Amino acid sequence: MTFNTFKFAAVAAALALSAPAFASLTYATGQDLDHDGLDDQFTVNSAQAYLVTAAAPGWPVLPQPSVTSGRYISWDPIQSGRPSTVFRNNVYNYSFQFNWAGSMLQGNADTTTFDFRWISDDYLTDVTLNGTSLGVNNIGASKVWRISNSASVVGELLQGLNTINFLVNNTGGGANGLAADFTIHGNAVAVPSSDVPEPAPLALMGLGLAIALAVSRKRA
Ligand SMILES: [Ca+2]
Ligand SMILES: [Ca+2]
Repeated sequence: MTFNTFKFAAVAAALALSAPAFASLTYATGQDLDHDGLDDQFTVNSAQAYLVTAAAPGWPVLPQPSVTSGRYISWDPIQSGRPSTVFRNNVYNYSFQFNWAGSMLQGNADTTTFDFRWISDDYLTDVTLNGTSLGVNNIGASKVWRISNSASVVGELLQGLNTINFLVNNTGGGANGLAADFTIHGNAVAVPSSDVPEPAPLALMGLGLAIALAVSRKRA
């Protein structure tokens, strides 16, 4: 693809995102379409998240569609054989970013709902949206790998890039991991966390499209 055709595709895609599509975004941890052993979207403490290849004792085998379609991710792919004396009370920040195109499903601009299902080691202490708590946790669960879910959680979104953080406290030390799936209801689009787009005014986007079309016609 030449630079100009790439530019045209990018501009066309950006314009398409501005149309009301009312499509929900669902993501499950452990997606690895490029087979590099790293989650394609999540980071952990600002580093890319590994798919866990060696789970700790007691962790349910995943994925289980009735529990979560996510797979375990963590800061290290090996989460077995680690003593509980290490990494105790370390908080791991599992982060996911997505673009919001601005649908209004509930009648209020930028208000939408989220559905979460997850398993964590140890406790999920909070889920935040752009730094604001969504009140989702499983603090005090009888088992650290307890199956948890929370539906119809209301959140206020920003136009453009948004960040969801899953905060997992490794209260018992040793292994740490998160497996989750979640749905963002509305016109949301996932973007790679390493490819944060700059917001573009509509006029500039239109100008870019006009230039791309002109170049395309000239070469035709
Ligand atoms: Ca990957
Ligand atoms: Ca642990």
